[in-house]
Amino acid sequence: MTPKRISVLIGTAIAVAGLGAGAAITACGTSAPPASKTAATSPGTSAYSWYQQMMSRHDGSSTMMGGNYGWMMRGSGYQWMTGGLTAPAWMRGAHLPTTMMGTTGDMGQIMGRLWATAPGPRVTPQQAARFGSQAPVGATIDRIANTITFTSNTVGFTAEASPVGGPDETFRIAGLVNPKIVVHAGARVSIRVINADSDTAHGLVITTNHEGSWMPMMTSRPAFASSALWFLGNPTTMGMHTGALTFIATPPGTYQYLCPVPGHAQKGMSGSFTVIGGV
Ligand SMILES: [Cu+2]
Repeated sequence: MTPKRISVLIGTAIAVAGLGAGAAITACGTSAPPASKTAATSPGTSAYSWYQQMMSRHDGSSTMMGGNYGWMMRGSGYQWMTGGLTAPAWMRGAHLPTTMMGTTGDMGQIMGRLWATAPGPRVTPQQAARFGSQAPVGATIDRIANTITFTSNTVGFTAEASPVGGPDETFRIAGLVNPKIVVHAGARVSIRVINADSDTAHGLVITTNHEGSWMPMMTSRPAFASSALWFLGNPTTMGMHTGALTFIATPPGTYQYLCPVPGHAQKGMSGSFTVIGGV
């Protein structure tokens, strides 16, 4: 891979991670759904200040921000990368550009380090363990079939990514490993995501079909509006990053939830998400 290609790749990885931070920092508290994206994507916020500091550490580096990435430092670049209205279509659900193909380096570890100090809500390891094992309100849990079924029009649960105690590279939901989730069409679904991994970024996206792809967002897209929380950084002494995504589950169909970090869905960070009938 040429240096230019690596630069583009990593630059794009940062851009994608930017959307994750945008999603993460819009979440308020540990259970509330994301509020408005406007605050997170506006220069002048604490998130933007943090972003400038983080990016300035990499600006000028031949391997990270060399070439023509100076524009990313400015407000327009920040808004572009955090999914504002001017963000490219692929950040809002369309297919990703081919420049993101490739397998050099571990993007998850790169992004995990970069976004470790991002502003946003945190939980303690104890809270993460409790939320990851907690039975969701109103849910029917079939532990034999590894299935969680919701019949109400309001659905909420926690997905703990790479939980302490394992299995690694999986989601723990209600104490189950990558369970099948069943909801009724039209339900308002809120998912709290926690990154419990010590050295890798994780996120959660509901997609149509990842087809076993190394980079699933190359081959599929978020199934519903706002059904993506792209990346949460590594835990720090401040706690484990958490964020929330909230969406309306419709139309009926068989979807998947997965981690969008390259390679993670293939390693096992995926599960079935089925929308049936109406509420
Ligand atoms: Cu992951």
